[in-house]
Amino acid sequence: MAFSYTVACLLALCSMARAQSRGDYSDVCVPTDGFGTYCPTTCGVADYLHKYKPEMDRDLDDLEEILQEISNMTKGAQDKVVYMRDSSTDAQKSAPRSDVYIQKSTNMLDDILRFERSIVAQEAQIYELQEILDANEKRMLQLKQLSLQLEQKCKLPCKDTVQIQPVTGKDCQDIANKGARTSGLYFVKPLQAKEQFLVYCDIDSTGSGWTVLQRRRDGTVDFKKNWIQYKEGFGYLSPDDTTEYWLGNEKMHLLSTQSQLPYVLRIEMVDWKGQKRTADYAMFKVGSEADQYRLTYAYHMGGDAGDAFDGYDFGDDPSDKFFTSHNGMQFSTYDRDNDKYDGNCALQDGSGWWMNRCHAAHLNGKYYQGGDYESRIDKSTTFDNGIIWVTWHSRWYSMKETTMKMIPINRMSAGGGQQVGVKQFGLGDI
Ligand SMILES: [Ca+2]
Repeated sequence: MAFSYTVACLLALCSMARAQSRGDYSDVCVPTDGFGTYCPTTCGVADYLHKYKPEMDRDLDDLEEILQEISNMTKGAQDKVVYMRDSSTDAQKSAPRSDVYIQKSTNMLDDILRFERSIVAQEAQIYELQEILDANEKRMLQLKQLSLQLEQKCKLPCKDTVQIQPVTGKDCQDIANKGARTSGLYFVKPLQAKEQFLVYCDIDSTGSGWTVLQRRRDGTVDFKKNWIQYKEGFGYLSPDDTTEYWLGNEKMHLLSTQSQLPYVLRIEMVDWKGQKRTADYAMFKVGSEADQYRLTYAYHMGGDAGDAFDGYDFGDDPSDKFFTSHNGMQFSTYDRDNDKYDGNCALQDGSGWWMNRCHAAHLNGKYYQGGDYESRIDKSTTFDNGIIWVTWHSRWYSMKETTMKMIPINRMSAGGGQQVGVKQFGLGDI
C-alpha cells in the first residue's frame, strides 16, 4: 500500500511537474502531514488550494452576486439620476409656470389680507355712519317739531301795519291826561317843535304817561353812531316795546325844555339776574344843539340804583368822582368831541353820551351778553365800554336792559310814588 502511495505520490509529483507545466493536474495530488512544517510540495500546494477552492468559489460567487447587486443598484441609481436629471430638466422647463402660480397665489393671499383689512375698516366706517345717521335722525325730528311750531305760528294773522294811537299831545303825560290808558306809539308835538314826531308812551293804569327816550333790551341795535344820528335818533320804535332805539337829542331837547313845568328823568335798568333798579333825576333837561345837547338836572331824587350821574370814586385818583360826573356835560360822539378828556371818550368807548373824562354811567355802551365782560376784552385797546351804572354794578358789568324816560315832576307825587321837593337849579351849580 505504502508502495503504491509512494508510487502514486511520485507519479502525482511527476504529473504535478507536468501539470505545472500544463496546469491541469491538481486533482491527483495527495496531501502530506509535512505541509506547513516543511517547505510545501507541489502537491501540498495543490491540495491546499483544492481544499480552499470551493470556499473561495462560493465567496467569489457571493462577491459576484454582491457585485451584480451593486451593479444593479448602480444601474438603478443611474436610472434614478437620469430620471432625476430628466425630472430636473422638466422641472426647470416648467419652472416659469410654477413661478407664475406661486406669484399668483401670493398675490391672492395679499389680496385676501387686504380685503380683510378693508372689511375691518369698512365695518368701523359703517359704525360711524350709523352713529351719524342716528344723530341726523334725532336732528330731523327736532327740525320737524320746530317746523310744526313755526307752521302753527305762521297761521297767526300777520300784523303788517303799525297801530298808532289817535290821541296826540305835547308829551305822553299830555296824552294820558286826555284819557289814553294804553301804552304804545303816539304822535307828540312839543311846544317849540315845527312838526310832530312819533314816540313810545308808557302809560300806566293810574294815568301816568312816561315819554320813553332810550331803550336797550337785546343788543340788536348798534349804538356806535355819529353826531347826526344821535341828533335825529336811530333804532326802531315798536307799539309793543320790543325794539331798541335812541329817540334823538333834538327831540329830547324839544320835549324837556318846552315849558316851565320841570321833568323827571327816570333810568330803569335790569341786570342779567333779572333784578330791576331805578334812578330818578329832577328837572332833567337836554340843551340845544348850539350848546351841544348839554345834560342838566337839579338833583338825584332817589331810586335804588344809586347816583352814578354824580360820578364815582374808582380809587384810581382823587379826581375820579369829579371827572366822571355827568351833570352839565355836553354830548359827544366819535365825530364830535365835547368831553373833558385829552383824548376822545366817545371814540374810545364807541358810543354817544354826555362824556366827562369819561363816565360813571354809560347807558349807550356796547351790549355784552351775560353782563361781566372784563375777561372778554383786550384792556390794552378796549376800555370800560359796556352799558354801565357803577353805583349798582362795577364798570366791568354791562346791563341787560335799560330805559330812559321822562315825566312831568308833578306826576311823581300824583302817581303815588316818591314825594318830590323841587329845588332851584342853575348852571352855576355844576
Ligand atoms: Ca376830548
